[in-house]
Amino acid sequence: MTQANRDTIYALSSGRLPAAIAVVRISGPRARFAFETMMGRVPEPRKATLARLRDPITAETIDEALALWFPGPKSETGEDMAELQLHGGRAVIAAVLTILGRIEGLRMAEPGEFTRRAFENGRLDLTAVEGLADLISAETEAQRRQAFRQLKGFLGARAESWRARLIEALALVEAGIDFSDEAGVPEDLIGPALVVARGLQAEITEALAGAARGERLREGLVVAIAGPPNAGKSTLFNRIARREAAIVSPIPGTTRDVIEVHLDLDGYPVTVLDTAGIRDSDDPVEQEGVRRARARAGDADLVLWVVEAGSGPESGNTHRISVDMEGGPEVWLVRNKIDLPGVISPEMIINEQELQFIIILSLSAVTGEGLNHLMNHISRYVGEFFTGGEGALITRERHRKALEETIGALERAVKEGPKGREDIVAEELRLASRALGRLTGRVDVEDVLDVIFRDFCIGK
Ligand SMILES: Nc1nc2c(ncn2[C@@H]2O[C@H](COP(=O)(O)OP(=O)(O)OP(=O)(O)O)[C@@H](O)[C@H]2O)c(=O)[nH]1
Ligand SMILES: [Mg+2]
Repeated sequence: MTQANRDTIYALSSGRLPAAIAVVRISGPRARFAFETMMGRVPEPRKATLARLRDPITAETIDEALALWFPGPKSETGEDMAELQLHGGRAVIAAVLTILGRIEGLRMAEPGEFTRRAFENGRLDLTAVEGLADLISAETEAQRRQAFRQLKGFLGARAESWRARLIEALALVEAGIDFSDEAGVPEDLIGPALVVARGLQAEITEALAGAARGERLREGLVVAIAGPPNAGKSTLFNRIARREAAIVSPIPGTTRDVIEVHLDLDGYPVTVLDTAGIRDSDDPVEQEGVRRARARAGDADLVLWVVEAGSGPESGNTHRISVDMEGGPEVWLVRNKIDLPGVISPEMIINEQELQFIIILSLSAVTGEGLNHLMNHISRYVGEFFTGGEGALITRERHRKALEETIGALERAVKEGPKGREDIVAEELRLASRALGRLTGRVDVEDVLDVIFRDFCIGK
C-alpha cells in the first residue's frame, strides 16, 4: 500500500488514566489534517508548541496541550506524525479521541501498529522491534540493558553484516554458474565463496553459544522449590517472596498449583516457584499437583529440594529428585526446620543420599535462621549464570532457530567442497541468507542481483 492511501491511525500512547500528562499520537497521511482540524495550524517540525485544541463542530476549547509535529519520513513510523501532550484526565482524552474519530480517514490504531509501520517503512528491523517490546517489559537492570542493545541493532546489525557477506559469496557462485562459458569470468569461484561460508559458520556458532544466557535474561532464571509434603516449602517461598503468597498449613498436601513470584536479584530476573509436595497420592487433584510440580521442577534451572532436617525417612525422599532430574537442573538440598529439637548439624549428615548434593544448606523458614546464607548462594548462582563474556546476542528462540538454520545450510555448502556442484552450493547459500533475512525481517532476492551486477559489471 502506498503512503498516500493508508489509513491514518491514532491512539493514546501513554499509561492508565487519570494521569498528570497523557500522550496521544497520530500517524499517517492525514496527520497534518488532524492538527489543522483541531488547532487550525501545524506547529514547526520537532518543536514543542503550546496549542489550544478545539472541537471543530462546537468550537469549544477542549484543552491546552503541547503539540509536536514530526514530518515523514524522518519520524518514528516513517510517516507524518503528530503528537499531543494533554492533561491526562479521562474526559479530556475521551473528547480528543472522539474528535479524531470523526475525521475522515482516521481510525484507532491496532496493538503495535505504530511499530509495525516503523518496521514496514524500514525504520526498525524485526530484531529491533523485539528489542523495543523487551525494553517496554524489562523489569530489571540487566534486562533493560539487553533490550536496549537489541533495539539499537546489536543483533540486527550483526545479522545484516553476516547476510551481506553471504550474498557476496553467493554472487561469486552464481556468477560461476551463469557466466562460466564467457570469457573474462574466473572459473573457480566456489573456493573463495566457501572460505567465506566457513568463516561465517564459525562466527555464528560462537554467537549461538551465548543463546541460553540471552533467552534466560529475557524470561528470568527459574528456581523451583520442591520436595516432600509438609517440609516447609511454602513457608520458605513466602520468606523469599517477602509476602504471604502461598498457603501454609500443618496438613501435608496443602499446595496443589504451582505458584510463582518474580524477583530482582542484583538486577537479574529470577522466577521462584512453589510446588506441591511430591508423594504418591490417591487424590486426583493432588496427583495433578504432583505431576505439575515434577514437570516445572524438571524444567527449572535450579531446584531447592526442601526436606525436614533430621526427619529421617523424609530425607529418604531425596533420591527421587536425583533420579528425576538426571541431566536436568542443578539441585541443592535445603534442610529446613533446624529450629526444632533433635536436629543434627550438617557436618553430622551420615545419610549417603544427602551427601550426593553439591550444596547442602540448613535453615529455618520460620525463624529465618540461615535464610541469608541461602539467598547469598542463589545470588551468586544467578550472577555466575548471567555474567562471563559480553552481552548475549541472541535473546529469543526465534533468533536461535534462524541461526541454527543458517549454520545448517552453511555446513551443507561447505561439505559440498570447492570441487562440488555449484548449483547445490548456491542453493545452500541462498537458504542460509534467507534464514538470516528472516531474522531481521528483510528477505529480498533483489540484492543478490544487485551485487552480481555491481561487482562484475557484465554490461550486456
Ligand atoms: N518449626 C518449624 N516449622 C516449620 C518450618 N517451616 C515450615 N514449618 C511448618 O511446617 C508446616 C508445613 O509448612 P508448609 O510451608 O505448608 O509446607 P509445604 O512443604 O509447603 O507443604 P505442602 O504444600 O503440603 O507440600 C507448617 O505448619 C509450617 O508452619 C520451620 O522452619 N520450622
Ligand atoms: Mg506448600
